[in-house]
Amino acid sequence: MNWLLILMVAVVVASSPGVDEVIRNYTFNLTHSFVNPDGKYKSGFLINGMAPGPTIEGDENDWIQVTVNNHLPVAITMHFHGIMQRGTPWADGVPGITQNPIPPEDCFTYLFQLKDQYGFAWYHAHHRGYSTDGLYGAMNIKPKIGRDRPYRKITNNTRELEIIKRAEESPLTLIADDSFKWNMDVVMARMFDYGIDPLCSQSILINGRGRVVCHGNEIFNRLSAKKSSSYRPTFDSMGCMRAENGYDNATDYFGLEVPGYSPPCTPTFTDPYKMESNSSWIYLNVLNGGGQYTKAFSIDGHSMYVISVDGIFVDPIETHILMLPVGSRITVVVKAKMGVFPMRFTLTKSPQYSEGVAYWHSKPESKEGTNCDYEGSPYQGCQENGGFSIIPTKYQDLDGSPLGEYNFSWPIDTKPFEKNAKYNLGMRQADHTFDLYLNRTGMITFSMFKDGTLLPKMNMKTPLLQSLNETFGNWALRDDIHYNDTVDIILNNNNMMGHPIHLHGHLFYVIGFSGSENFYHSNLKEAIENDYKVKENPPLVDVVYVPPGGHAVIRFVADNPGLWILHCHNLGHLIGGMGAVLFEAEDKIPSQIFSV
Ligand SMILES: *[C@@H]1O[C@H](CO)[C@@H](O)[C@H](O)[C@H]1NC(C)=O
Ligand SMILES: *[C@@H]1O[C@H](CO)[C@@H](O)[C@H](O)[C@H]1NC(C)=O
Ligand SMILES: *[C@@H]1O[C@H](CO)[C@@H](O)[C@H](O)[C@H]1NC(C)=O
Ligand SMILES: *[C@@H]1O[C@H](CO)[C@@H](O)[C@H](O)[C@H]1NC(C)=O
Ligand SMILES: *[C@@H]1O[C@H](CO)[C@@H](O)[C@H](O)[C@H]1NC(C)=O
Ligand SMILES: *[C@@H]1O[C@H](CO)[C@@H](O)[C@H](O)[C@H]1NC(C)=O
Ligand SMILES: *[C@@H]1O[C@H](CO)[C@@H](O)[C@H](O)[C@H]1NC(C)=O
Ligand SMILES: *[C@@H]1O[C@H](CO)[C@@H](O)[C@H](O)[C@H]1NC(C)=O
Ligand SMILES: *[C@@H]1O[C@H](CO)[C@@H](O)[C@H](O)[C@H]1NC(C)=O
Ligand SMILES: [Cu+2]
Repeated sequence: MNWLLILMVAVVVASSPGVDEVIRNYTFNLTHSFVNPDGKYKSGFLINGMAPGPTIEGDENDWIQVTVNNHLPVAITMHFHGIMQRGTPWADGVPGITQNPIPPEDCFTYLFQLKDQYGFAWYHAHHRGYSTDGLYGAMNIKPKIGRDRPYRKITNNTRELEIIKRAEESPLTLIADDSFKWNMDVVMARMFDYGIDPLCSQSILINGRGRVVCHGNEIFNRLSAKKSSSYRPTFDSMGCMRAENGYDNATDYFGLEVPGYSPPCTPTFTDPYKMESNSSWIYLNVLNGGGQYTKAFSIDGHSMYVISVDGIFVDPIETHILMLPVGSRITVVVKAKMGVFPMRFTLTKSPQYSEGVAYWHSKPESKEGTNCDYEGSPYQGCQENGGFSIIPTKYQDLDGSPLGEYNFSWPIDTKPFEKNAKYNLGMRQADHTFDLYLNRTGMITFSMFKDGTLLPKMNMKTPLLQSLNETFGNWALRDDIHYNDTVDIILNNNNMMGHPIHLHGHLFYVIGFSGSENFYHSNLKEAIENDYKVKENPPLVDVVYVPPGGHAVIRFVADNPGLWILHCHNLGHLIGGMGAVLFEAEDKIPSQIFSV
């Protein structure tokens, strides 16, 4: 362990567990193996023999200690996405910034508190593309007893409320991931060799399991014809757009077997993920953990109540389709019908048509709406429980668009349930405004800055957090930010692709947003004076999807001293340079306390 390192004198009192506080201990043994999550063998990584790894469970305000034993042939770090790391910025798991990567056959212990945190979070490797090699898992934090829940906005029926409350005790989780033909080091090496983004995946995994499904060309042509654009690309058998010069040169040319691409499509028939429940309401955590595409999620025959986004209770909204940018997580409660129902993650806003399907075997006490009888049902004979049978409604097409008048919701369509006075920022002028431009500055280079600055590989001797006196490149968002200052970040997108932008160390309010226009003002005050409409009661998230040609203005209070990376959650874009580092309240950053 780190017992060789000297205990430094803390400048500001760093957080460490109090005598009466609970520490929950996890050991992650990482190993390299051959895996076939979708029926095709490749090299992959496991945590305690599993991919995804074990779920980390805790109660609000508990401490979590995770010892990572790295038996992989590569160095890694682990990041706990959605955990604010208040008082423990060194446990954020960002290579070069908060720690050096953990070398093979070494170990590292992360220790942090779930301070005022509850709900659904997740962890994933933060070095290179290793997350998508299998190094990720769920975190499930039980809200404290006194915390107000939004369930009464769904029903006031005492019995139903009891059932929902009971379901909260044992949430179900679905994590979707993009799976490529090769392991991620190979995919990334090919990305740099060919100069082409890996925009074509092999399958979508749900909780680590998937299938290669081959759809016909007539389906791809039908979907393509739905678009208003006159541009009519052709498709390969994997559903990936192909044109003579690629899709704006972003994807493959004919014949080149580049990054994730593996035609001709040969289907596999592996077992899909099956979820079982016996309650009449389920509490379901849904995450897009993939490194590549926005996904649309739906459950055939069921609408869903969104109750939480990025680990924060929201005013419930009823919807049929959840739009999930990479890194976004949503908790829904669903009134269960009886039967077996497909649950779909479909690629959307992408140059590929593909869908991953898992099945939900639901056995509620009430037998309303029994469904057993549809093509491909992995279960037999549930007919005898029900008596009648229906074909459940399918809500979304293979391009993630609604198949009728169905509602779809983005995380930013929500409003936080708890109106927290501390974060009630009003519309006062921010103390700092950073004006960023999301731009693809080359085939595989991606920047956040007007001048095209790329986030370099942070492979210095000492992580940035321990060498604050050095001079930094333009990628440093360093503006003498003091504790409690208000910070705005303008994210303009000049690119033809959308970017899911994630900030560590904070949830932030998306106070300005447009899907079709850039933000032309130098700050929010000036914008408001020119009739710019801010979002009232804005959404609180830690990932915001900034659409092509659009913008987002995000705001937070600098109350978490540390160095926090702001980056695109698309793995190829992050590795291609789309990141920045926020220097927050530097004079109050605690010195690291190493565990013994
Ligand atoms: C976790 O480990 C710490 C020592 O690092 C110990 O004090 C604590 O009791 C352990 N927690 C549990 C729940 O066993
Ligand atoms: C991790 O590996 C160590 C050493 O082989 C073993 O003692 C421990 O039980 C393993 N832990 C888990 C959670 O698998
Ligand atoms: C439940 O009751 C509360 C308080 O009367 C009310 O505000 C809320 O709208 C009700 N919920 C539903 C689903 O009707
Ligand atoms: C795409 O690549 C081809 C071949 O290298 C080149 O001729 C063409 O100009 C490129 N198009 C764009 C839009 O960059
Ligand atoms: C319902 O499911 C829970 C959790 O899977 C299980 O513990 C319980 O025994 C089941 N109850 C019945 C009546 O099957
Ligand atoms: C869709 O959402 C609107 C409000 O956002 C709501 O009035 C309507 O009932 C919803 N439709 C369905 C089918 O749930
Ligand atoms: C975006 O990148 C392109 C290509 O490098 C460059 O021409 C353009 O000026 C950039 N735009 C902005 C706003 O950074
Ligand atoms: C960093 O700079 C400050 C102020 O100049 C100085 O007091 C401190 O000793 C320096 N720290 C290191 C590690 O060099
Ligand atoms: C930061 O702001 C909070 C809430 O407004 C206030 O309670 C606290 O005293 C402030 N802390 C400092 C150091 O200014
Ligand atoms: Cu991106």
